[in-house]
Amino acid sequence: MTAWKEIDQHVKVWMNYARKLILAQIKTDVQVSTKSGPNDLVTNVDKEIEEYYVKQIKLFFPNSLILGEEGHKDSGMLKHQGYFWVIDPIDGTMNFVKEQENFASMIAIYYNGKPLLGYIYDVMKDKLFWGGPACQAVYCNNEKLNSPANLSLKDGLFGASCPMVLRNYRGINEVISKSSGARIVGSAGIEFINVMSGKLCAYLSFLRPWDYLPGKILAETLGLIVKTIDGEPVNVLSSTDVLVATDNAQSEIFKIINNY
Ligand code: 2AM
Ligand code: CA
Ligand code: CA
Ligand code: CA
Repeated sequence: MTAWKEIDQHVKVWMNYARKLILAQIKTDVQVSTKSGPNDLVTNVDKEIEEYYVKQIKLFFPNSLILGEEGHKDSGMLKHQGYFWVIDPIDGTMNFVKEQENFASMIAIYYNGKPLLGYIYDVMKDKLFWGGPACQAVYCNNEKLNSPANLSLKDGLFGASCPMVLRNYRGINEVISKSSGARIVGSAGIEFINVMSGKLCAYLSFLRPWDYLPGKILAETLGLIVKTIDGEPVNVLSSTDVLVATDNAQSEIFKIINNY
């Protein structure tokens, strides 16, 4: 197996290049198209970064399998003995287009079916959150993160998803009313960062593998809980409602949801 430090070095070079691509185009050169509906966007920059990551991965780690949000899908995936990469070139594309901040570039790496490393790059703040079982720690740039305080729901802000709030999905409004308040950022990656940094006690959203795998690898390394809304382990390749939370907040949230 390639030493994780060698992989990490490559990934950081690639993510820095992706940041340069974003900064070069964000003000002037973004072509937006819709996917499943008017709020589901993709841009030329999302596609360009995914293609770039795939090309680099295949060049340096040719036996890898890759799953990318914008279309790259190798067959075999988790049964694969070797590296499995999951890419979200820009997480929070709507924010990228409308706010020009609060989006991230993300990569998750598995080896023989086990989590190895996760990366969430807050591009505009130039903060790369990285780490995982390979190094048994999580860093923001070069600074090691401590595990966040075990906040209870009443003492913490709750990271919500807009579609869930609009439908009061599974009693989510009661969860919010028992918290310090709700925040909706619009990027799963940034929300994972906010839970890991102790700004939120929890975040809940319907997510796809590229949305949650990088954050799951990092959050679990810090001792946070990542489960489905039914309290089940998150199956690595499923699209599902994902809760990331402190231990205290998750038990209170499940109590409310189960009584709804
Ligand atoms: P994305 O920007 O990479 O698509 C809020 O929209 C969060 O949910 C973002 O992290 C976004 O990731 C994700 N998301 C997942 N499915 C989505 C969809 N169909 N439309 C918009 N956002 C989606
Ligand atoms: Ca998308
Ligand atoms: Ca995403
Ligand atoms: Ca995306």
